[in-house]
Amino acid sequence: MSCVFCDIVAGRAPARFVHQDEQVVAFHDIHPKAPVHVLVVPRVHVASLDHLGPEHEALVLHIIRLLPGLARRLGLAEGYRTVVNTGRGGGQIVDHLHLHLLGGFRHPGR
Ligand code: DGP
Repeated sequence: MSCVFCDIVAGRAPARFVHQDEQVVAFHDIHPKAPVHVLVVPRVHVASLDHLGPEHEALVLHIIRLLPGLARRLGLAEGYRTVVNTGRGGGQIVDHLHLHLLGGFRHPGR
């Protein structure tokens, strides 16, 4: 079955990468919902949070621990939002686990 994020991971589809390592890639979302909107995507195809197993524990920790440095490099020194949509009821459109990293929001009164 075809998967757009597997295509990006494999270099078969283009993306604006902001990070790549042996376990994950991160690239700008094609439909940004914030001034900075990046997706952190494991190289391995896992459909969603519901499909994680014990073999993915190191991967999950890797993704979480990547975030502070990645956010800093993206200029999000004031903070950031992380979102993982799971299943159609949770708003998940792409069935390849990904974490949304959003930031750069302007707040009223600033
Ligand atoms: P979700 O609803 O959590 O499944 O979010 C999927 C996100 O993926 C959505 O914000 C749009 C983004 N997206 C979908 N297709 C592509 C693509 O081909 N390239 C990029 N960069 N982003 C994509």
